[in-house]
Parts: sequence; C-alpha cells; structure tokens
Amino acid sequence: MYRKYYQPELETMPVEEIKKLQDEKLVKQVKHIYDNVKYYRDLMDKSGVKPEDIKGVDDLHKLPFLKKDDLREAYPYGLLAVDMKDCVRIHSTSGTTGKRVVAFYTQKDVDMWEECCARAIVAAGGNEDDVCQVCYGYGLFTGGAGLHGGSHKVGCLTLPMSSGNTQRQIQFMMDLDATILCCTPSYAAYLGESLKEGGYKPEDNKLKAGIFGAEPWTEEMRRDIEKALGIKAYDIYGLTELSGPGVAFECESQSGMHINEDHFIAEIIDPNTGEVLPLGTKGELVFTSLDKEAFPMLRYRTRDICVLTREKCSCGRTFLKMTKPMGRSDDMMIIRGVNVFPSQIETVLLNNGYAPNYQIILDRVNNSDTFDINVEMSTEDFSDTPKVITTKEKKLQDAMKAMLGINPKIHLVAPKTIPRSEGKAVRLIDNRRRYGITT
Ligand code: DLL
Repeated sequence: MYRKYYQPELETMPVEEIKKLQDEKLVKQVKHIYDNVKYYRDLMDKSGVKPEDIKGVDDLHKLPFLKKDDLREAYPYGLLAVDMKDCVRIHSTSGTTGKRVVAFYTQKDVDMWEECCARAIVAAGGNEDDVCQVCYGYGLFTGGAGLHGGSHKVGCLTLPMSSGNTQRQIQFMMDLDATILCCTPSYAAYLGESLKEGGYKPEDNKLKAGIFGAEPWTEEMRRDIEKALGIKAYDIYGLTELSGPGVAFECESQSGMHINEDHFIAEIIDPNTGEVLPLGTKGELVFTSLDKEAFPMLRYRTRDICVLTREKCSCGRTFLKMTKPMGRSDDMMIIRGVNVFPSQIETVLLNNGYAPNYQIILDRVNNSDTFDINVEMSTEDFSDTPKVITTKEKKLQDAMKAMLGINPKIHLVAPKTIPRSEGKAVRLIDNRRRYGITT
C-alpha cells in the first residue's frame, strides 16, 4: 500500500504549531538536563543561565554550546541523564582521535530514533511490500541499527546484511528481490561497479530506491549511483550524539533534507564567533534535542557546514530543510593557505569522467605543503602508455586548479588499486600531522 508519510500529522504540521511544540518540549528538556546532569548544570551555572530563563526557542541563544571535547571530557557517564538501569543500548562513534563518544538510549529514545528512520524510508517510497537491504555496519556504529529499526517500523522485510562481503550482498539482493538499499554512498557506488563486473545490467535488479548517508557525497555521485543501480538515491543525515541516522532525510523532491523538527531544533552559527546566523546563510549546524531521555544534547556543535532553508516543499512536509553538508569545519583542509574541501575534488573527478576512487596525500617538504591526489583509472580508460597518462594527468590537474585555486599533483593509478571501503571511505592521508598540522 502506498503511503506518502510515516507520521503525517507531525511531518506536515503548520510551522506555527511546530514552533509551539518546540517551545513546550524545550522547557521540559532543559529542566530534565539541569536536574539530572551535573556537567550541564555546571556549564549553565558558569554561563549564568537557569532553567527558568528558557521559556521557549527564542531563549535558546542564552544556553552555552556543547562541543565534542565536552563529550570526551564527560566520558563515559558524565552526560547521562537517567539511571543506568533505564538504559537499553549504547552506540559509539568511530572515534578518530582521543576517546570515543558513547551515547546511551532508553527504550523511548530507541523508538523515537527508529521512527525518524521510518520517516526516511517512507519518504523514499518505502512501505510494507518492500524488501529493505541494510548494509550499513551493525554494531557500535548507528547506521545498521537505525535503518534496521526504521525498516521494521515500516513493516518492510528487513535483510540485516551489515557491511562487507560484496558477493553475498549481491546474491541476497538478486535472490530475495531487494527493493530498497541502505548503505554509505561510496559502498553503493562500489556495489554498482561490482554488479556491472558480474555481468548485471541496472534493470536486472529490483531495487527502486537507496538511502545513502554517513559521509559527504555530491550530486554528480548521486547521478552516477542512480544510473549504475537503476534507482532513485536519497540522502540521509544524522550523528551518534543525537541518535544516529534520521535526524534529517530527503523526500521525493531530492532537494535537501527535512530535519525532524518535532525532535530536534537546528541552528546555524558562525563557527569562529558562535554568532547565530539567519536562515539561508552558510555556517555550522548546531542541534538541540527535544525529547531525548538518556543522552540529551543542548546546542551541540556538529562541525558540519551547511545552509538551512524553510521553503514550501512539493512533498507537503513543513520541516526545515538542510543542504548536504558542504564539509566540516574540522575536515576542511588548509593547503598552502587555501581552504579545500574533499567534496570539491570529488566534483572535479566526476565532471571529468572519473569514478570517486581517489586518495588525497598531504605532506610538508622544505616548509611547504605537498598536495598529491591518486586517482584510479577505470578499466575501460586504462592505459599504461606514459604519454597518454601524462596528458590525462595534466588535464585533470588544470581542472583541479580551476576549482581549488591551487595545483595538486595528480597520479593516475591502475584500476582497483585504491582500497575500497565497506563503511566510510578513507579519502585523506595527512602526513603533515607528524609536524603538528591538523587542518
Ligand atoms: O554517520 C550516522 C549515520 C548513519 C548517518 C547512516 C546516515 C546514515 P556518526 O558516525 O556519528 O553518525 O557521524 C556523524 O557523519 O556529523 C557528518 O559529518 C557525517 N554525515 C552523516 N550523514 C551525512 C550525510 C553517522 N548524509 C557525521 N552527508 C556527521 C554528509 C554526513 N555527511
């Protein structure tokens, strides 16, 4: 049975009512946090703000920000707002440096999160007739559990594949007629490649939609994946600190992700000054949870850079929309003084007919940054004639220079020599870290 929304009364709520709901929930959430989390109480006391000062969303700016460092400092139980006996689950971030972030969930928290994922699946055209293949990792990572739970709530037949074992993924996809695919966009692209290698055409599978997120991807990559798999590809956004996937999701219009505003308040701030910026301005995304019990968050700085807009959407949902994250305020590379986002490199590659199989290698020689990009040739375009390779490298280098403003050294490498990821792709090797350079 076709359904347009998972929870229509909430997803299409008039904007004034969303604001009223947020006002009411925020007052309760702040009180819950102040009463139960000493770490927050101390932060709020230090900023001179009491729960009574927060009467609604308009007072949000009075609250202090929470940063990833706070989560590390409070590790593991310092931000827990309920008794441990009321928690039913933890998840944890992949943790690049320092301590991992551990997030706790009550059963109510898990239900809310799964409902958010169910909204995403229905927005991608999912219903109880669908077979939903979940190949996000299961375990501490939130991807597998979140989409798995959402798929159950919608009533799809759920294939709990987890990541990896591509031949088995393909076998189940074909034999069990999977119709919805959930994984990272880089793995979706890899599955597309593998299907082609296996002699399958896009029309040979029954897939109709993919729900891809957890890492940045571009519109060009969306088009490639859609073509390779014969599907519509939808973006999904989220982070462990707030629950996991499903904080925001794309609808049929594929033009940005609706933020589940009945559960989260979104703000955009200037990452340098912390000043709140108006809708339509690019800046760092900050979230406040509204009804989380175990691990609530007030003004959590995501480090993701994007733009928020509230325009009428053709799908009828009234929730605010966020653009694709355009990079992170902390994964932005500064190379020879120039700001570079990996997504820009990907756009140039795709515009020049290369698959997004690449690796950026940064180093420092004689006090100057070196900037190399290894790019894989496709099997069709492969050449081992030095002259052909040099000409192609030069062409790509010029295109990079035009986009980035600086000249990387391009190395075209043989097909299948850059390691494939089953989860998030490792795009950057920053050897400058040994010199203490972290951007
Ligand atoms: O990646 C949750 C998730 C799982 C989202 C599956 C979507 C699908 P973390 O591991 O905590 O959680 O990483 C969160 O990943 O702050 C973004 O920088 C990035 N990210 C997540 N979704 C997207 C997306 C999960 N759609 C961090 N586009 C976030 C770009 C994304 N970046």
